[in-house]
Amino acid sequence: MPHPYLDIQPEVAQALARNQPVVALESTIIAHGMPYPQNVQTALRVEAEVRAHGAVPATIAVLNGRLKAGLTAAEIAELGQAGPKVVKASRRDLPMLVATRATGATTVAGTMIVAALAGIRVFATGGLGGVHRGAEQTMDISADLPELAQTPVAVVCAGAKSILDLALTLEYLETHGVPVLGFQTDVFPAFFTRDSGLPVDCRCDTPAQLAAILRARWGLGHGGVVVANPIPHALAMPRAVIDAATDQALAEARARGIVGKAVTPFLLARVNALTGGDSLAANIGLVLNNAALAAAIATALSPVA
Ligand code: PSU
Ligand code: MN
Repeated sequence: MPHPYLDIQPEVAQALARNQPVVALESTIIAHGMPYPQNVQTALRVEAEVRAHGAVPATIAVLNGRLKAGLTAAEIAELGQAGPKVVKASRRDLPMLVATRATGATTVAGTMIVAALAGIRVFATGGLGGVHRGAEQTMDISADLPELAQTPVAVVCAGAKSILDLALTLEYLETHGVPVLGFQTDVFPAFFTRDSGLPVDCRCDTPAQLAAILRARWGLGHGGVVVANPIPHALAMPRAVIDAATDQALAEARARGIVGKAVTPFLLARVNALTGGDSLAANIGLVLNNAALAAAIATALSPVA
């Protein structure tokens, strides 16, 4: 039964009907996570990377109040041009967007919700939201984390940025019963760097091993899974460079009193600006790497591929 708020692009619907591999992609990373025009170029390259690895891409957003599983290149370009003017759409934003026929770029949480409605189980992105540093005072915890507890989608990411408190992020995921799987790694990656110093719950060395755990998770009727895929060695950034930019971005956010949903986009933009083109190249490279792994997992899950 199609959902009354949902439009599935014909190519995506056909692949799902045939049990062929499909990979969901988010759109906050396009509108809020990267500058124009690299955001649009990257989004299109990521779709091509999914295809090159044998799956159909479904970039997800809310357009004029419709939940979209699969965008056209023109729709991706519009979101990228509009950038942060578009609503950043997490779980709580969806009813307002639907009711007022507005447009939003979906976060990890928003994308998981739409993917699950469409029947898509594997989703590739860059970095996960998490527990912010100082959350014991601010209570700033990304809605991505409770979404992972309840919605049955695997999120392939390069870990989470060190703008967050990664130890508390993993504690939260443990409390809420979310498995954190490391692809060819024993440690949780920290987005620009490969090693946060914190362990994952389980190391998997092949897409088939990941798929077996996903099948079991969903066979139990449980929710999401984090698949942590470290940035490729050649693109990893020096930790000191990232730490310095992160500390400065956090200090600026505090001084400017940035709160709520503006925190993450502010920090991302400042870290990008302070580290220049290097971090953008690393960001693009790790998203492509995640797209390839997500396509391989979707293929391993697919009974017909
Ligand atoms: N981290 C990144 N890049 C991103 C995001 C996080 O390295 O683009 C985006 C994702 O869309 C994520 C969202 O779901 O930020 C989390 O925002 P918040 O912390 O407000 O939940
Ligand atoms: Mn937040």
